[in-house]
Amino acid sequence: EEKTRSSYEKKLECSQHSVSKKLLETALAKQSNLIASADVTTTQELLELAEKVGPHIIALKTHIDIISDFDYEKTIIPLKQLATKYQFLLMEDRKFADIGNTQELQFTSGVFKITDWADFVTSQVIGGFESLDCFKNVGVVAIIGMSSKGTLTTNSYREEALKVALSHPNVIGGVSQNEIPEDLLLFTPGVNLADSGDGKGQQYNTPDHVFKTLHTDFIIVGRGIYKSENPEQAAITYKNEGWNAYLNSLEK
Ligand code: 5FU
Repeated sequence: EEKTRSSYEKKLECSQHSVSKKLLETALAKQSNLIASADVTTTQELLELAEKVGPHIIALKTHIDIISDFDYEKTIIPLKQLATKYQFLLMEDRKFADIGNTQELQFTSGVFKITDWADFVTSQVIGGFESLDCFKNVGVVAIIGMSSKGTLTTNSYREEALKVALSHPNVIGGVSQNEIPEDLLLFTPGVNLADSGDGKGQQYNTPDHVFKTLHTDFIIVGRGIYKSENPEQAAITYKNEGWNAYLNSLEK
């Protein structure tokens, strides 16, 4: 028996965090629940991808430490301009996994200065509740379950991880391949329309599957978009698939 999910409007009414609100407002305004993962390795590729997919996404997910020619002025400033121009948020998929003091340094210092530009970041919760205190000025998406084959995010791990995530005021949501409580926004990577895996442990589902069975809120698509011959068209396809899957998961 499938139960219905809450709409983005309903979640917006209930949301406490400014970043959750912004994500949900953007989703409704753009009729999109798509986050593009920009796993490219140069500033030029990053900015070109952002320019092409920007109008169709609610957030661009980065792994900023894979950009080989990273330069705050040349990489981040124009990226922020594109984010403003096309109204998407910046999600840094840093997956912090250390003690609070170290995470704070990794978040604020080094060359990337993530605190200065990211709207929200991913973090493991393995360091415990207080390790998340440093992310005061952003939203945190907690890693609850991973998409890769053989992940150690078992049932009991996820249960404990959810307790931390649900109780911490900086946490806006979770990354998971399982349904999570509605108080958290659910972000689901491992989404691809063409492939079921990548030969390196990644496991894929369709947008339809993750909305129907997990009641996810946002899909995260990497290679399905940036490796496509026409990334803009691919973004439009995933955007429409995701939005229709969301609408279908509301009815019943
Ligand atoms: F937390 C996770 C996870 O469980 N699975 C993931 O795939 C994060 N990811 C990220 O989503 C991963 O680091 C990539 O940046 C992205 C998926 O990319 P793909 O090309 O669509 O497989």
